[in-house]
Amino acid sequence: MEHFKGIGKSKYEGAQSDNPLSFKYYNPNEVIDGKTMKEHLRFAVAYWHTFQASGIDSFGVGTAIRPWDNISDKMSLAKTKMEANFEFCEKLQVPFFCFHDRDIAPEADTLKQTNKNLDEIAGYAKELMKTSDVKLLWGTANAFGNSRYVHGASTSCNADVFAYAAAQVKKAMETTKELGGQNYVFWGGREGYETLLNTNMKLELDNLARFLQMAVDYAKEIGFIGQFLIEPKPKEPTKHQYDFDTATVIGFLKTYGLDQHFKINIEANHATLAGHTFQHELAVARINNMFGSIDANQGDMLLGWDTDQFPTNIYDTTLAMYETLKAGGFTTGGLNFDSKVRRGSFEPIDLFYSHIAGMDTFAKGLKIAYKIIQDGKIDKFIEDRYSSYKSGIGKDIVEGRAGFRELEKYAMENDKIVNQSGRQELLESVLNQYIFG
Ligand code: XUL
Ligand code: CO
Repeated sequence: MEHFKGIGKSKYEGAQSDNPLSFKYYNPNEVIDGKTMKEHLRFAVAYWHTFQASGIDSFGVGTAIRPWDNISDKMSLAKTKMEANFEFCEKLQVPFFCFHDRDIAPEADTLKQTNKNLDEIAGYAKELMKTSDVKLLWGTANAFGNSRYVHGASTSCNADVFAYAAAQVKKAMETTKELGGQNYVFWGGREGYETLLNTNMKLELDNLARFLQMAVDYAKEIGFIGQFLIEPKPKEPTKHQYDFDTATVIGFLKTYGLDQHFKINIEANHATLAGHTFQHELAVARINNMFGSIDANQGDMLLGWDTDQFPTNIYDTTLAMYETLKAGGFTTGGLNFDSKVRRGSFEPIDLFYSHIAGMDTFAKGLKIAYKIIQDGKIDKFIEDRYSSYKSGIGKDIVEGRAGFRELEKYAMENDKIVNQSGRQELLESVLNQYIFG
């Protein structure tokens, strides 16, 4: 049964097309540097926004009109949405989707029944996969929505909650494996704190590490070979989220000896909430060999929360693809649209327009980023800027031949320092030249 009636398959028609349902820049089969755009970009639909979000906010009810609005039985509704998910991805030529356990199947009164519901819907998804090319990029557990997680999940003060979260993540990992998920994501949810007046931070962090180690052990036990990813976020819902940003997460993983088991899933809006650019977060992951995947969206710089808007800023997508290419491209990761339509964009067709906008902006960003790297002007500028480390005293520093005594002797003889301009504005206009085309 067709759920999005009257909406056909989106195709590449080029930049001059005025068909709003066509791609202007995303040409899935176009080859760039030996890989198709489809292989480079690995787009995914986020189930929680596209099939669960209603447009509700703290001032008003949901506004979204959806084809499944009059289905009241929870399991029938879950099945209908799963069918709609495959139809949606196919119509948009999106090769992947991502979910939380509780997005795809409703929670019941007991954990046992909840798991049964999940098995039934996952089984249905597996059935639908047989006749579809759409795959699972990653799964995760919603260990933050239910009131039991009021004090966190693996960082809760209540050991019963830790146990419940472990059972939930165990099941979510099994479900992800069953559906061929290429990654499993840990997003901190409520793993953080509000005040140290009631918090044992050391125990909470130790427990978070214990929990992740248990997940690593269990993945090995069941033969789940997907990549584990951690998604940093600095605030919301708690004031101090433990997975603040990429650098904090890497430090945490190294402290507990877990770094070889994880990579980072970077979300644009989380980067800006942390006071970083999207590019900064990607670069930190890249230089530490921890680049994994991307939650593609954008925030609103005038608002201080996670607005999860569709990415339409060409500067951001260009620099994100620049970092992605420099990292060697995606392996198991991809571009998951962790983005939701605005409350005012309430019609089903807005779900299509929004994804097309995001896909086109990333496709164009990929092409521009590739050109920047091919031309090599920016790389050359950076290389020249550090040329003092290629010979003489600079070479001695990086090759470990100089200590404070040698450097003092050198500085005594070379104390008339000459610096060169960083040329930021020139480089910004070079970037503009690439973007404007
Ligand atoms: C929350 C967020 C999550 C994760 C998955 O801000 O980004 O949806 O991506 O749990
Ligand atoms: Co996210």
